[in-house]
Amino acid sequence: MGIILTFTAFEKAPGTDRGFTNQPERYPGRLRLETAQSPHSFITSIYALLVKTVRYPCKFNGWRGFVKYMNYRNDIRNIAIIAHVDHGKTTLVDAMLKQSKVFRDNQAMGEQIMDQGDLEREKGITIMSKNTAIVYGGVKINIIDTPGHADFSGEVERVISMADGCLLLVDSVEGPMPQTKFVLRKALERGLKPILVINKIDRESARIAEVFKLTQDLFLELATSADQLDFPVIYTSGREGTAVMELDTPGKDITPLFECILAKVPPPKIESGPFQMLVSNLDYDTHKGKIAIGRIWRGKVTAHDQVVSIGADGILTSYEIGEVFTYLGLKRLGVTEAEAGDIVAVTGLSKVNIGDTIASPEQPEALPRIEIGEPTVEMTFRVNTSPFAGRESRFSTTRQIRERLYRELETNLSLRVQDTDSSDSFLVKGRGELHLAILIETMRREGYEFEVSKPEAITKVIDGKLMEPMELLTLDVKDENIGALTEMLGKRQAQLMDIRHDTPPNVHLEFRVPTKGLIGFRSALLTATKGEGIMNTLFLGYEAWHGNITSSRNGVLIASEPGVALTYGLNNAQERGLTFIEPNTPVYEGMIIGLNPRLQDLAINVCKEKKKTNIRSSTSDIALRLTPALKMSLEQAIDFINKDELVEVTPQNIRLRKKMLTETQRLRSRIRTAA
Ligand SMILES: Nc1nc2c(ncn2[C@@H]2O[C@H](COP(=O)(O)OP(=O)(O)OP(=O)(O)O)[C@@H](O)[C@H]2O)c(=O)[nH]1
Ligand SMILES: [Mg+2]
Repeated sequence: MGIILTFTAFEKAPGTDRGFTNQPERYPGRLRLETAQSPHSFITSIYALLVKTVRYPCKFNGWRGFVKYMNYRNDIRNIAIIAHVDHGKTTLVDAMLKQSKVFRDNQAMGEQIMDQGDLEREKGITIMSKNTAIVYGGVKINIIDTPGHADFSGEVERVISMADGCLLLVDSVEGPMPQTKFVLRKALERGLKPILVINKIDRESARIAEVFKLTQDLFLELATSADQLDFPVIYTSGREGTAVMELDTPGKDITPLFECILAKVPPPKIESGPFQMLVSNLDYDTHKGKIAIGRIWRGKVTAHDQVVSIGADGILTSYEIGEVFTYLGLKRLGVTEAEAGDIVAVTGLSKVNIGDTIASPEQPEALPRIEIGEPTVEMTFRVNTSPFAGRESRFSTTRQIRERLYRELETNLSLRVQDTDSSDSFLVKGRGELHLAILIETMRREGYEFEVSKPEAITKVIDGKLMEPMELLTLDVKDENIGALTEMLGKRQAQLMDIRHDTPPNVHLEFRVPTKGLIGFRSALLTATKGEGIMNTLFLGYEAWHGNITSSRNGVLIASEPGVALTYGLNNAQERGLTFIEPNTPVYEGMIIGLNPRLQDLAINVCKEKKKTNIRSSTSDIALRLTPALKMSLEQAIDFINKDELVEVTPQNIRLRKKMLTETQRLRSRIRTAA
């Protein structure tokens, strides 16, 4: 039997602003001994501890976890924060970081501190899960912030394996939503100890008792053991930085949440023996190279240790560990040694992948690999073949695009890339349209140009039968929209499952719908509800193919001549429909420049100049008449195109085009299809 003594008497480590260390020699604030194998060595340990305290004087704050069996580490808690999108995970982490004083008082903090990616900040959502840690009462709490959007649920699946407990956040107004169910199921399957956090209690229309009841029902449905039903509940406002255990007590700070985590989340179980960790995440640093992040399950790791990595194929590769880091606040902290139970980042393993085990060569045993749900949507990425190809990017060749896509697989676990019969195009499969759109946007910002096709649902043949993915679609809309939406969804093979009237005029609708019916639906919903409708989806599984859906989109306006679009030409186009481009935009033949109110496509010469004889006293009257172009975001563009169209993506522009650029080619192809 081993014993851990944790002496958490602590003031401030000299020369630092942080309150935690596992290097007692450097920062004597926290002392820890774990050598007691017998009563005799136990007494020796206490003696050694006292000697250290005298050598490194610090204010005595009391003992915590004074004696513990060695197979738990009471100085650490590992938690994942999980919830439906926008229920306030990242904001709650802000509050925990701010109140744990890992920042200096004068340090700028901002909001959603963990959402550091450019796209995350722009879109206001978390895309990648991230690690951070705080210290409370001498215990380090490793926190994993996860994304709530269903398209990034692969991220949640892969990182929750690092945690022993989870905070399940539920918005006090919205209540449990589809993704709440998905992440809770994953967490309970993994055996994580849940804490229910009813968040945003400051909201005016909070319906806390009802939300609690609904979440309790969800636990009843999903729990894998009886003790999972005995979960603590805490009420928080991440934005105001308060938490209370009882609703009638006024909120002061976030301390009750810290206390609850310490009391309810089990400390990590550890095993002594040769080093073993599971890689759950990867990062890159220009100087340090690849950084493997994961939890140590057994033993300890020191800089320059000899280790092996065990790959998916069971092949062992030898490495020397470079540096070892643990987390504190937003920083990684170089440490000389880290032990089982902690979450660490190590460098020096140039070829390691997510899911691999890093272990001591003495006992190279693989931990179970992380299993992640299959992708449901696919699209083709191909080399840009438009007449403007190669003008606006740094990377445009097949080799460059291929290399970039395959590199993405190392960190984007729910993504798949496949070569196709054509050497310049690749089939890319993801969890949803947004998942793929984020990859496209990231590549575009890195300087790549390419073309993408319309996303399609991934079908499978099981026992000789064609199967397709199905999803549960939930809509929160006004009752005046019900008719139009039900009709629209009917054409997309959706089946109405449930309808609930919330506070009038709000209604909540649930449909079962094939994934293929959801492609392009988001923009249709926003148009139908004037931007107010909210949709969410949850993958249900595969079902027998329901048949084809015919596109309900109107035809497009196509540039018939190459050149530069002029006001006069665009004015002509606007007499026919909506336009997507401003005057002075370079166009090529076959480029889509607008939407036709009819079903057919229509080619128009937007470069046409006004005849000299027809000149008016001022040209500005025409300019004034031009309605502003309808500018589509990348997601809208992907959502918009049909099967015979492409989105051309470059660092500077997003253009829409027909696959066949000339009228003759398109006509020939129509005749061929008809035949
Ligand atoms: N009223 C209120 N609003 C909050 C609270 N916490 C967060 N919000 C708001 O809710 C929105 C979403 O907050 P985030 O913290 O980004 O939510 P998230 O769960 O991390 O979102 P994803 O990571 O994209 O799933 C933001 O506009 C926040 O300002 C709260 O306690 N009260
Ligand atoms: Mg977030």
